[in-house]
Amino acid sequence: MLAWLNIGFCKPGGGQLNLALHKQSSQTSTWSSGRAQASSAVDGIRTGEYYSCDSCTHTHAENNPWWMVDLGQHFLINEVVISNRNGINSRRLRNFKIEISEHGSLNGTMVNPILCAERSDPQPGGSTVSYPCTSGAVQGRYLQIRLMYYEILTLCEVQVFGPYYGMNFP
Ligand SMILES: [Ca+2]
Repeated sequence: MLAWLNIGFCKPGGGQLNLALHKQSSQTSTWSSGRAQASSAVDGIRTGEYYSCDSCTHTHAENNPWWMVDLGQHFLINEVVISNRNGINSRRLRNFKIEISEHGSLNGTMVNPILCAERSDPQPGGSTVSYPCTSGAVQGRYLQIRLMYYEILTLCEVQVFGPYYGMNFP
């Protein structure tokens, strides 16, 4: 199911249980020390207002930049929802993969990853888009979003959902 909407306020959104909220996150690089931290994508604020809300990540321009979250334990995951920044730079979010692993990563490369979803076309600016895992629910603890080209990766929010919300699988 593809759904998107515009969020224009610097405040958290509600809804079903988001497995990624406030979980430990990392990224290949951070544009500036005071802003654009990896945690900005899991702070519960979905707005695409990069400058006024300080709630979006931002790497340097580099080859295949990635952002990653550790959900803390294993979950079944069947949907990832990404909020993109608004404005002309929203086009940077294209040609990317969402992968899930039970084992984490080695120097940024996911270990035995399973593909959840991928997109090649630029995602709408300021949008919040649902990416269902194309082959059904995937079990894992680590989720990575990676651009497959040289660019800056910016994510304003990443929400992760499973078919059994809050139920963990040891
Ligand atoms: Ca955010």
